[in-house]
Amino acid sequence: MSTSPSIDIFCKVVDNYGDIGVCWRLARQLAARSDCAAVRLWVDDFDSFARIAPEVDPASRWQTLGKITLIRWDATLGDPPDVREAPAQASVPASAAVCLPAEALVPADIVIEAFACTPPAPYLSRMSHRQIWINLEYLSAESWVESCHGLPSMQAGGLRKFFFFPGFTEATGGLLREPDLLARRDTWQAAPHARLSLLKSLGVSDEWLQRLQAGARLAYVFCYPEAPLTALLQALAAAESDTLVLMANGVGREALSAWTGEHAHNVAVHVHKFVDQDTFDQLLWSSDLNFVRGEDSFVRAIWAGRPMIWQPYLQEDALHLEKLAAWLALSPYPAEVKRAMLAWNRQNGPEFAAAVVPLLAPEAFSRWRKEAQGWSRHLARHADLATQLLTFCAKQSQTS
Ligand code: TRH
Repeated sequence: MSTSPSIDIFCKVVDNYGDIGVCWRLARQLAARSDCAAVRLWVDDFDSFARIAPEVDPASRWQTLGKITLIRWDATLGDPPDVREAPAQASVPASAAVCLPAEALVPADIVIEAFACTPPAPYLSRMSHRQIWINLEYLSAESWVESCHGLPSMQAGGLRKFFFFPGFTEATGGLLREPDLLARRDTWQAAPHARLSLLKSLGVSDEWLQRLQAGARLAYVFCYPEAPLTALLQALAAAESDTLVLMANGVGREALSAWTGEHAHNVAVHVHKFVDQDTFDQLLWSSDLNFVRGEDSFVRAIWAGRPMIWQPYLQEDALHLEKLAAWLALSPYPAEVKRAMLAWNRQNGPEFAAAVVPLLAPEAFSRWRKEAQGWSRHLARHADLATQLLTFCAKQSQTS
């Protein structure tokens, strides 16, 4: 493998924004490195993609953004006439709905399939031992992850595919994190004006901007519909301070309409339109308390270094509760925080309110904040996922 490998990332959007959210961050982090050549990101749903990355043209067949080429992975991909009729160079306008050039199917040095999505057959048939093939798995803090990380599995044609598990410990593949992320976060958090102008640009009223300036709390909510949102709003209303709840569009519609009837003067909800990933990070950095979900917003809330409540993606047989318990066991959080997080995920409003109200009191809240800051610093001592992935691939290429 070259010292500056080319990389293909394959992404199928199963549900929501997490699949593409993780792949887009990974693609950008790899492309930003000097030890990486071109990165291609194959995605089957450009509409979801464009919501978190407005520079993506949802009508295009492929599009080049700096070192990254985006390729629409649809049913026609690999259809032989499609490839034969294609132009030799990818020199067509970004938005043209045309066939892919034949060379698109020449595999890169490193082939990453996100979450076991398996690249298309015509691409796979061109792969050989020259490629390092990775299955980037979902994030989990469960202990079995350590023993499975890096294991190969035999594939047709004698190829090997390696399981690459993100994680929270040294024995895993780590977490996505740009090298300068925590420094950028610190600069942002030290500049209150940046946060206020961001909130203003999202339509937050002058009255609430003033209240925030005067010390009101900002809670950011990006949760699944099952979360006991009404209980959260009631708990915030019972707290001493004013709170602005900033909510992603489409989240908690039912709770919001129910809430209007019992409006409390110290709590308001502001719904924001979808923003790009970098702005999303800034929202998490700007908030005093973050409610996040799934995988990518979860990791970004950890890096925000602020108190947070995580809601893992709901799974059958309550497997998400096992995921949550495993992560809580690794975390530095005390029993009260763990109780609040469990109640949030068990959709138990009264239990959640009973657990969270004491945590919102000034002393408990500032303790929670210190724990969150400390944990983000601790986790940032591990090598980030993109670095670990490249190191792993370089090692495998020497031994294969
Ligand atoms: O959208 P999600 O619920 O995605 C989920 C999970 O990843 C889950 O593990 C997976 O199995 C399932 O999809 C299929 O939550 P997540 O992971 O936080 O992804 C949301 C992405 O959307 C994240 O990259 C942040 C981004 N985002 C923005 O860029 N702008 C926004 O305004 C908002 C609200 C989100």
